[in-house]
Amino acid sequence: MRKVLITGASGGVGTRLRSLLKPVYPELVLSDLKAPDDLGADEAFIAADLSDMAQVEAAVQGVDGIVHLGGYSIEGPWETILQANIIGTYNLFEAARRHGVKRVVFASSNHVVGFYPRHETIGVDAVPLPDTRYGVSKLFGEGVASLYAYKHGIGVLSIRIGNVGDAPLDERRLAIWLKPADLVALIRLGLESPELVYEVVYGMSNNERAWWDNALAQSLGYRPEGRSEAFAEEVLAAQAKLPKDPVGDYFQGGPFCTDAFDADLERIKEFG
Ligand code: 15L
Repeated sequence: MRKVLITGASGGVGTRLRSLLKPVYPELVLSDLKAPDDLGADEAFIAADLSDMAQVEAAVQGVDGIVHLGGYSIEGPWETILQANIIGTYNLFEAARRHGVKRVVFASSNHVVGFYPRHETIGVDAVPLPDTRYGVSKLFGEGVASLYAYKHGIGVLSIRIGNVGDAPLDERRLAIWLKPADLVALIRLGLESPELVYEVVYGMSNNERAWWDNALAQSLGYRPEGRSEAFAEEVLAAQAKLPKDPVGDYFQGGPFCTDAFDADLERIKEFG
């Protein structure tokens, strides 16, 4: 695995991964709508709009593996999600097939299962309960990923990423925090595990307050080094000053669940 393409390379997660993956994959190729402002002279960049198949094909040509972070990374209008995440992800996998790419790591999201309550621990086999159009698009992406794995033999790892950052930002993120170095470890498992056909894992560090069972990632060899509990005191003190959110504080997806929510919360708590 020498030549690896990162889509969405100019975004928040992509920016962190550029420097962390460069020493691992010597021929890293970056792609996004626009080049990162700080693109180095030693970095290869190719502009591509994911909704344009010809541009996606030009970006994937000749690469061994792809880390697909590209698309719209939060809730957005349907047309935006449709173009960037639905059509974009389909184009990415179809272009990978046409050009013989061996491996793809798909950046899925915790928002595929956002409507599970926080008191429930779920594995990757839980019935998806997406919390947004964005979450639905990531579920679609997991579907396309498994289709191309089983039907066309591309090895794929879908990572339901929690929240990537130097530290967990709030109480919810104490459960789902993902240290960038741990994301790199998961990506390497996706690109390099010899026996991988298709798997889904949760993208979280070693978090004591986790509400996901990540046994499958462990069985692939994942040993996260980040521990969110080290930040808990500070995070919980800050959280105590924030206004309460009956919907977002109940569900795993947090504010993504609150957005446009007009169902009967009590009924869901009782029967959901
Ligand atoms: C995501 O899927 C988003 O891409 C990211 O921006 C965060 O909002 C994250 O989820 C989260 O749940 O914190």
